[in-house]
Amino acid sequence: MKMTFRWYGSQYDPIPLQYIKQIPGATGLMGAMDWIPVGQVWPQEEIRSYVDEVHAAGLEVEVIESVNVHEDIKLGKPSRDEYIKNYCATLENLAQFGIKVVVYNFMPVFDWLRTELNHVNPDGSTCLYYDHEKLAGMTPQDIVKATLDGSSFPLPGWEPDRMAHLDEVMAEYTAMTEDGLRENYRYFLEGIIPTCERVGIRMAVHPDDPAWPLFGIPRICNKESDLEKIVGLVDSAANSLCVCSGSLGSNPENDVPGIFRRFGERGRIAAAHVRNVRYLGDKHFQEAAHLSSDGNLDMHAIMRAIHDACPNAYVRPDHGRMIWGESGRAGYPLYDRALGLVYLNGLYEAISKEDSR
Ligand SMILES: [Mn+2]
Repeated sequence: MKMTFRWYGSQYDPIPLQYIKQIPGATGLMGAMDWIPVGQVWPQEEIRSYVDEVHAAGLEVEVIESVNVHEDIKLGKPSRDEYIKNYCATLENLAQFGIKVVVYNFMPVFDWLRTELNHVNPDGSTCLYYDHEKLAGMTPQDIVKATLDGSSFPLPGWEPDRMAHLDEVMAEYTAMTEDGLRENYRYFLEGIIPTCERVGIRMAVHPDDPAWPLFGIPRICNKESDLEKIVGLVDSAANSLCVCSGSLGSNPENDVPGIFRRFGERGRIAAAHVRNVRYLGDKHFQEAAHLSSDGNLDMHAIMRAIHDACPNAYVRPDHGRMIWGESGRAGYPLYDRALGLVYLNGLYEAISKEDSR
């Protein structure tokens, strides 16, 4: 296991690399370069400068998140071929700088979504929060406004220029079915996987967050049977998963440790986001501290499954709460994620040592 930490780049992330380096057991990053507009080829100079900066801080960067898939690819428009060509060029550029895994998603229109970014807990901490009933009373425009107003940082998946065309994009999906979306997904994978195999990059799809459709638009990556179909679209180790315990775990019917175990044993998990979630009702949850007893997921069982089934996966703690007066990007503070990282490493060390006795 390689334990990593998400970092948005020195211009957009308030957390200095040095602080990440100071977290015991953090060896590298899952990098993000959200400022590059979706669909464009990532310039070599930008990748070089990001990677050089990370290396200079004594950290590795072998995983990049947020190489986003253009909506035209998901919609199957004629322009998709051009965007797929650009995506391949980006993969070639990333490979030149040592990137081995690319985390992405295939969620139409909305990336992750919460009804509150700064939900206040009784102990004064704040966390991300989701209540489907509240969402039912909101239009897509309402949720975009609430989300953008709730953050003083640019949010991946909520780029203002993309959100400005929300009505048009949503209208384009009215006739889309799950099978249709999956066929467009197959076309995308068939277009990029040969490049991945040639340059040594594994694609790792992040599940839908939360794990159900939103505003009547299909979503095809939120349960075990979905993941099974996705790994079957192109049978290659380069077509892999980034299993996110909190995203899949938002639906209590998902057996998260079992998913880690079953896909890990088949060599189809390249990366993992590990965090806890607390159920408050049907499609109603809040994000918890990483500790098992703070939420409803068994973090020991998850780390045990990673240890046994996909020990070579890149892992990172996922969203954290805001604690100790920290202010920063919702879900991506330093303190609580650092606590999560150290806790996950502690579980992993205990599991490894128990086994070697
Ligand atoms: Mn995640």
